[in-house]
Amino acid sequence: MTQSKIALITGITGQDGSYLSEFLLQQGYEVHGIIRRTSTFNTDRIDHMYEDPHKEGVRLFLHYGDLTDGTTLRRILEEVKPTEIYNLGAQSHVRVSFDSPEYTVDAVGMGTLRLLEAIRDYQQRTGIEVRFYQAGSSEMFGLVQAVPQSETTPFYPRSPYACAKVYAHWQTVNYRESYGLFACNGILFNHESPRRGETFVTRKITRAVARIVAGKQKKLFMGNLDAKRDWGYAKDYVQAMWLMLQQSQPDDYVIATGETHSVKEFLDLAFGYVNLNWQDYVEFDQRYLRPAEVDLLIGDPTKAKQKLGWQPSVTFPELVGLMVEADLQALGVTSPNGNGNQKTNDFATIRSELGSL
Ligand code: NDP
Ligand code: GDR
Repeated sequence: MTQSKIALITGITGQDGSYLSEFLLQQGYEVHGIIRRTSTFNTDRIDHMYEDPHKEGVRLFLHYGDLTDGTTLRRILEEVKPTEIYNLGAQSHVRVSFDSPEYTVDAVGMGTLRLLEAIRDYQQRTGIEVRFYQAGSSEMFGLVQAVPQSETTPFYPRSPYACAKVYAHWQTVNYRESYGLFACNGILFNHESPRRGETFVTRKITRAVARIVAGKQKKLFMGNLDAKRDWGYAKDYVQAMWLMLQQSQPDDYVIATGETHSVKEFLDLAFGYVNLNWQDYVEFDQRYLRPAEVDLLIGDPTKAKQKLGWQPSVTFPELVGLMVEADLQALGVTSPNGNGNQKTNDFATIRSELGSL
């Protein structure tokens, strides 16, 4: 990889943005990220990579901006002159998108359009190709039309978030076909990690397990436990984003494990990891229900496997184990599972993954 590769990432402070930055820096890229001004620091996930920009050889740079602010996006594009743009920025919580639909659609839908327009103008004026990755979502499949879901399965979005992602998906296709942009949609199924936001179901559970073991929490209030998701490991998934932009032709790809599990199964493994029964701790609270639910997601990653050579490296029990383990470690609690649990049968993998978080 040559030093001249320059990546611009929206959403760099998020789960995926942080793993993608690490990966691109390892590949020799200069990495620029767009961050939002906040009243307290929210750069925890990238602090370990960040260095004083005055130092020589620094390759990670941050810029203030927002997907709702097209002028700034254009200015950053002119300044950074990226060769690749990864559009990961989003109000990404499905339940919250029902509370804040206009903002969600502005950031997710219009934000993508603003970026695409900025790239179109920049590319036409300079003749420099900018490759574009759009963070699409399995939520676009929504109400089940067919399983497993592939690149040809029709969309049926069930939330303001998902509707906005469908809009962004088709604009990305449209700019590829209308203006010849090298623009790719990744249709990524749920992917998790110890860096997952605390209000998404997996991290909410693993964090609660650790807090219960540490004596800091007694109950866990949750919504629909029958929902099924295809859960993978975020670190694997950011590599797929990069692979899409390294192909000779732009295209759209489903990224998934091909397995589905219910929230109950996740609870089983997470509480089982510390030898507890989730039924003793979990209570229902309707505030965690959505006005419309997505019941079943299971992806077919065949195209990504064949064309990108991509495949997931972490199994479902390993994923649950490494997330619980990380939350236990964060609280300074020793795992009651030192010799490996029957249900999370590869403790060595969990340990080695934690070493590289
Ligand atoms: P996170 O919620 O962890 O991160 C979202 C990022 O977007 C944060 O950096 C956030 O900044 C930033 N952001 C939010 N609003 C704006 C805005 N208006 N302008 C600019 N940046 C903004 O998401 P993930 O890392 O999990 O997901 C990355 C992307 O992939 C998202 O687009 C998400 O919708 C999509 N996706 C995620 C999947 C998953 O399972 N994780 C699956 C499929 C798609 P701040 O830190 O300031 O809030
Ligand atoms: P999702 O993730 O909506 O799939 O979107 P989330 O973890 O929020 O929900 C998964 C499923 O769990 C059910 N659930 C609960 N969810 C939350 N958050 N809190 C609860 O207490 C709870 N109880 C049950 C939900 O109803 C749902 O069925 C994620 C996000 O990362 C999106 O940005 C991304 O596009 C999709 O994954 C793919």
